[in-house]
Amino acid sequence: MHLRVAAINDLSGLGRCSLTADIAVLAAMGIEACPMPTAVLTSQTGYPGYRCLSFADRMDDYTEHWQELQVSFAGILSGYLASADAAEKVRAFLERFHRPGVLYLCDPVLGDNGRAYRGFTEASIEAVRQLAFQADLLTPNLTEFCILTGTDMRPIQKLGQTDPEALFPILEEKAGCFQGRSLVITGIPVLDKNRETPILSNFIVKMAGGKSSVVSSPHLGGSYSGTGDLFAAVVLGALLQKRSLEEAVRLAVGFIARGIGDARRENTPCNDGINYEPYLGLLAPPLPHGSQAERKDT
Ligand code: PXL
Repeated sequence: MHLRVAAINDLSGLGRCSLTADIAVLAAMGIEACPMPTAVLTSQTGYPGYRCLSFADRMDDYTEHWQELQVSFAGILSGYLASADAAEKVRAFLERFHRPGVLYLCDPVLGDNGRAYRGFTEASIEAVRQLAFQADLLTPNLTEFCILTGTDMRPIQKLGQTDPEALFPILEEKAGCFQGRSLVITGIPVLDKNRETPILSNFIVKMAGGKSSVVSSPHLGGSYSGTGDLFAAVVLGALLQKRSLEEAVRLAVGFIARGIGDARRENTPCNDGINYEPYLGLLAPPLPHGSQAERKDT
């Protein structure tokens, strides 16, 4: 079945992130991505000297035109928003397109490694927080989760090294403000159960009901651009293909681990993002029955 997603994100020339990642991943999964740019940048903001053109003033055009055309979406994905204004435009878009049965994934792109990204203000953070309350699913990294919930990140990080099992109930309690939503808190650095090997945990919390769970990935090192965007796009695509949230997270983690492995072997700078392109084929759904490619007589 043809599926269509509204991908609301920035277009960065360098960094293999945002719309570049959304479109590549969703297309590889057999899903149409309809991009609504929030900003156009020469590169993601981790590079020195980037230029950013806000697209917030044009976002209503998309909402209005798509409504005139009576388009509908199976899923909505929002990511990087350069201003409170852009977040307000997403809110207006959701009012018209986030209907029952439409899955809205909010990736609250705000920061990493304990710090907010350049350019974020209290007002823009608050605007993203308001969007998060409307989402069906949120995919914050640990830094973003702490920013959204007003949590001091240092004791959380320390607990991950000393008593990881005690950490998850605390995160679950902090997630309580997101009643009715599911969250995947990504990239939580913890030690394995022998307290020896560092791993990254992705903590799945279902505030709408259901048991929380953890999907772990190897801690390969490096904080690469765009991994959060790739993660969100794979998870949304897999959910629209009716996979469980756990399966969706495992698919995303496996795909990203390959891209990181490749980037590390080639010494790719973290700002350039991971070498995911050769692995997009891993995301391909089975060909539909009766499709051209399946027929032997043509
Ligand atoms: O990948 C997150 C992201 C998206 N878009 C822009 C960014 C970043 C992270 O730095 O700067 C423009």
